[in-house]
Amino acid sequence: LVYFPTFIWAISPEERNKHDQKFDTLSPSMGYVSGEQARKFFLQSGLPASVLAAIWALADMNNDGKMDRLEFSIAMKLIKLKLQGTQLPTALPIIMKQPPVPAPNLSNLGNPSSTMTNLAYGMLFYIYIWVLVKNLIVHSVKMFLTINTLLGILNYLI
Ligand SMILES: [Ca+2]
Repeated sequence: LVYFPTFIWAISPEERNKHDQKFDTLSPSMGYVSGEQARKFFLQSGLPASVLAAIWALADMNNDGKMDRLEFSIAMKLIKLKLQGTQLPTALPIIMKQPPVPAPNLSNLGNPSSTMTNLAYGMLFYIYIWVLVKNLIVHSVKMFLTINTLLGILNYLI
C-alpha cells in the first residue's frame, strides 16, 4: 500500500457488495437514488455537509444529481476514507471508476500455497543451473575433443 498509493482508492469486491446492499435499502427508483435520499444517508456518517458536498461532486460523475450503483459505491468509499483521515482527491481517481478489484494481499507471502510456489521456483532455478552446468561440461568436452583432433591432425601433418 505504501508503494502503490492508488490502491487506497480501489474498491474491493467485498466493499462493493456492502455498498450495493446499502444502495438497495435506500429504495432506488429506475436504478438511481435521488440526491435527497442519498444526502440523508450520507449525513449519518457524521461528516460535515461541506465535506459531503465535495464527495458528492466527485462521485456524481455525470452531474445529474442522482447516484447510480457505481457512483453510490464511490461516494461510500470516499466517505470511509475521509473518516479514516485520508485527504479527498482533487479529481476522481480512475481506479474508482473501474470494476472492483481485490486489494493486493501481502500476507499471501506467508501461506502454504505460495511456499509451494517458491519451492517450485527454487527447483526450476536449480534445474536451470544444472542444465547450464551440464551444457558447459558437454561443450568443454566437445571443445577438448575438437582441439585434440586438430592437434592430432597437426601432429600428422608435421
Ligand atoms: Ca449521477
